[in-house]
Amino acid sequence: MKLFYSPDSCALAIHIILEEIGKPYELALVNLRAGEQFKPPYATLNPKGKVPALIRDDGALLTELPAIAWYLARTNPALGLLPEGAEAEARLLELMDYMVATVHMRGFTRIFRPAAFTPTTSDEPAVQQTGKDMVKDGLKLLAQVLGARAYLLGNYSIADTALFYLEDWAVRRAGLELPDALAGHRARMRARPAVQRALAAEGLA
Ligand SMILES: N[C@@H](CCC(=O)N[C@@H](CS)C(=O)NCC(=O)O)C(=O)O
Repeated sequence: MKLFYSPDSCALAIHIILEEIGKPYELALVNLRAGEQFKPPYATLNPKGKVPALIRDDGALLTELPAIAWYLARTNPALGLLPEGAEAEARLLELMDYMVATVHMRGFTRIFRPAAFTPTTSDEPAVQQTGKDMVKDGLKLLAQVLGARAYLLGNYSIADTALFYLEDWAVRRAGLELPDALAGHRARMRARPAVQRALAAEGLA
């Protein structure tokens, strides 16, 4: 398998899952700052122009973080990275979609790339503030879901790898304070050997 990633991007969630699985895989760097996502060869392979993307063992390309995470967990059932049963699995997908499509794409993207949301430069600080408010609301809601549990759904699952990149971005890149429950979750995640290996490989340790 080959993971297309960029350091400190949301592809970190998939990188962690691959490290948890522990089977050999390749990493392929896509330099987002240099715009490599929009140029061949990557843009030919993945015209969506985003990471993560995974070339599977059967040679097929899979995109979209929740789909890749679900596929890896589902094809490596011994690790128990998916909860059992339709209700629990639906709740996991509900959380994954909220974290990626709402907190990341609507919230953090406003903070990191305000120019994508307004043609007027002087409006950008207001766009960023809206993004911060969205992220704070999202983190508050996720802290309530986590409650006093160690991991989002009780047992460790792919949802925790998505929560982790959001927590990490909030602290390191957006200067936001995490609710206590999420600060504890981030520390638990950082203590996992697979997370440490992925962070080290991305120069984030
Ligand atoms: N919905 C996508 C989100 C992927 C995404 O936004 N990736 C960002 C990096 S965190 C990206 O590749 N951005 C490139 C760009 O916007 O030009 C997914 O679930 O995979």
